[in-house]
Amino acid sequence: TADDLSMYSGHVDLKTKKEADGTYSLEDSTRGKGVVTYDANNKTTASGQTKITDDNDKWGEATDPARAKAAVDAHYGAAMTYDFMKNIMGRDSIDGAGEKLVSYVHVRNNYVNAFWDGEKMSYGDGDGKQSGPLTTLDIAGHEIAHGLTERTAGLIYSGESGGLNESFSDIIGTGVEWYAAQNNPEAKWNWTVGEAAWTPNNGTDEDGLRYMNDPTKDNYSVDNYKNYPKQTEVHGSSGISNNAFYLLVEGGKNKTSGLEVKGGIGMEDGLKIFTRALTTYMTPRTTFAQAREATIKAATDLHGADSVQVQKVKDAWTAVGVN
Ligand code: ASN
Ligand code: ZN
Repeated sequence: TADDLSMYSGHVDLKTKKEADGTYSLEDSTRGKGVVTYDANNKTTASGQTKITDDNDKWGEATDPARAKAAVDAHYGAAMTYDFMKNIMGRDSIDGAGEKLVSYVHVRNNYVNAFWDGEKMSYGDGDGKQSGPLTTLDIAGHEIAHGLTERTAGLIYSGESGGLNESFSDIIGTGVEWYAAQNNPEAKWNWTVGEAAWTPNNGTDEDGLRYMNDPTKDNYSVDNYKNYPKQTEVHGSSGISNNAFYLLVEGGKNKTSGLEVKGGIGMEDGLKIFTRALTTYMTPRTTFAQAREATIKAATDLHGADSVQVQKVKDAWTAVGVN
C-alpha cells in the first residue's frame, strides 16, 4: 500500500527490510539483486553502509527526522527505474543480470548536484535556493541511466557520444517520470528535467535544468545539429537528441529548422525504440548520425521497415538537423 510520503511524488510504496532491533531500513530485496539507499553523512565521497531507518515503516511522517525525507525519494526513484528497465525495456537492472542499485543521499553539504560514479548514485541535498534535494524521479532515472549506458553502449562522455550519453539519461529520466505516473496518480510527468527540485522557493515547477520540448529555453543548450559546433559540452549538445525524442513522441516543430513531425508515436513506443537502440546498436563512439541509424534499426526490429514508427524516427532526426 502507498502509505509512505515522498517529497516529490506524493504517496509511494517503499520496500524495506526489518532490522534485528525492530526498526526498518531502506533495503528492497524484491527487485533484482536489491535496491538499497544509504546515508553518506555529508562526506565528499560516499562510502560505508550507514542505514537510514524508520521505527514503524511509515516513511515521511511529519514526526520523522527531516533527514529521512530525501532518502524516501531516492529509494522510490531507484525502484521505479528498476521497474522501468524491467517492464519497458525487458531488462533486469543496468547490467541485465539484476545488478544491485545502490544510492547515497546527503552527499557533501548544500551540494547542488547528483551523479553516477561507475558503481553507485550520489545525491546532494541542494542549497535550498537553487535547488532542494536532487532526488526527483527524473534526476534519479537520469543518474541510473548513466550506469545503464556504461554497462551497454559505453558512450564516451565527450564530443557527440557525450551529448548522446547525456541525452539518453534525460530521455530515460523523463521515461521513468512518465512510467511512475502511469501507476501513481500523485506523480506528475513533463518534458522539463529536474523541475520539482529546482528553485523550490519560487512557487512553480515551470523552471528546471533542461527543456526537452525546447532545449534552447535554458539559454545554453542547442536544439539542432547545425548549431553543434557552437555547443559541444555534453549537457548542451544533448538538446539535439532530446528534441528529436520529444518530436518523435509528441510531434511538433524544431524551433531552429522549423521542420515539423506531424503527430508523434507516444511515449511507450518512443522509449522502446530509443532504449533498444542504446542497448543493441550504439557503441562508445556513436555519433548523432549513427544514433539516427541505430534508432531506425531498433524501430525496424520492433515495427517493420514500412511502419509509421520508422518514418517518424526519420522525420524527428531530420527536424533536428541529423541526416
Ligand atoms: N549531474 C551531472 C550529470 O549526471 C553530473 C555528471 O555526472 N556530469 O550529468
Ligand atoms: Zn548526466
